[in-house]
Amino acid sequence: REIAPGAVHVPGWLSLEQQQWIAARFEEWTRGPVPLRAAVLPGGHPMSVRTVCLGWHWQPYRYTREAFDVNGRRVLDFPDWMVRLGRKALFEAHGYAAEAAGYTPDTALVNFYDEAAKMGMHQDKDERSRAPVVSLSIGDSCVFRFGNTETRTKPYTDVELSSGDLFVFGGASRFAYHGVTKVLPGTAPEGCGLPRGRINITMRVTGMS
Ligand code: MD3
Ligand code: FE
Repeated sequence: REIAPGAVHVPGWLSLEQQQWIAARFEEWTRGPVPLRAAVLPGGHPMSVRTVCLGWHWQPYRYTREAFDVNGRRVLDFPDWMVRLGRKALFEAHGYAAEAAGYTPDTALVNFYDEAAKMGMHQDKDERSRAPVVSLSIGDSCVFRFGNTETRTKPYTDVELSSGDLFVFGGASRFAYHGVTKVLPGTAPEGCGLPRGRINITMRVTGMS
């Protein structure tokens, strides 16, 4: 379903087995060199979402190999299986084989939401590339707010994102404002591997070297 030009929602894209397998990898990432952490915004407020990164570490508003705002250690490598999954996701959402084959995401921001976490309306502009963002959700559903490229306010569309859903943001949608207004506790399906809370993985191309 195309929500806006370049913004495609594919509900139930991951099987329960895939969700469970990825949730198990998430547990490993959180026990890796850099633990889950709430990024602190420039105004001094920590985000309610906690994040672990692969490939490149994101902090507002830059990418580095080492997590200087956590413990200074280098983040885990971006896994090859995730590059392949990102290409498959892009092909199945947009349908252009050449675009998908040339897609090599090099960072993943893996966000964990407890039942009270939210993400305010923002644009993702820290990447030096216009390549699409591939998003995968596991666990509790949430209300995702997809806005416009001009303002963080109306018009916007609220979409429920559930466990196993794929969302691709490319083209004109790549720089749209978006956020998560609430998590819907108790909605994670049996067998998804995350009984409570929500994980969202966003794969991106940093354009860094
Ligand atoms: C639209 N994450 O990590 S995923 C983020 O559910 C982020 O954790 C949300 O926004 C989450 O930056 C939303 C959907 C998403 C991700 C990246 C986008 C939508 C996007 C980039 C550009 C436009
Ligand atoms: Fe975002």
